[in-house]
Amino acid sequence: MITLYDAARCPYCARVRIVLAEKGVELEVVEIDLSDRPAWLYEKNATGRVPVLEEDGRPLPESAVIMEFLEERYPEPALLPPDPADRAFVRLLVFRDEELTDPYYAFRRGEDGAAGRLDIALGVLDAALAERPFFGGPEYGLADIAYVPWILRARDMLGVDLAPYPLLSAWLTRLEGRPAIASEIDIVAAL
Ligand SMILES: N[C@@H](CCC(=O)N[C@@H](CS)C(=O)NCC(=O)O)C(=O)O
Repeated sequence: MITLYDAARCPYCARVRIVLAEKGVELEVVEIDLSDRPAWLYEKNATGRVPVLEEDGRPLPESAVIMEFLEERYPEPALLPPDPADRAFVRLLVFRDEELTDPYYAFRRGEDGAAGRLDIALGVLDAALAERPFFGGPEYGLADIAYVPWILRARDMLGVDLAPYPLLSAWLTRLEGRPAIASEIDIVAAL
């Protein structure tokens, strides 16, 4: 059995929830109160952060690493493309996620100039979708899952209007048709 140490509001946890849902993995979920974290969480992840995925008593932190682990443990349905160069491209996008997350958190903190920085980041993602239907290429996969938690939260929690980014809006509409993403939208709505 797999256990996910989770927090509903955490977008990094959302990545893992979405991958698990896409792959239909049965799991036990332990909700962590981030404002009052249990001391034992530090034994599973020295940073005390979630998500942590645990299988057979082996805790694994870091959402990007967990996504890769799940892709290898449960290869179907595939969320990485078959070609190594295409896979590397997806990994590069995930590796550079702070190009979205940094402006997102700056905007959430109300920093000066953050709205402009977030606008630029969303514009870059919108432009990328002019070249391919999904962030990682022709198929939905880990690159989309890596970014969608922040885009959903920007829209549904921070009130960011996505209309100025029509390709990004259309991409999100396509993703919303997937049960794994629809569940995440419900989680965000309940926060
Ligand atoms: N790099 C980590 C980041 C995880 C992270 O920052 N999680 C937040 C919740 S969204 C957390 O646990 N924050 C508690 C803290 O920073 O002390 C990942 O990708 O999993």
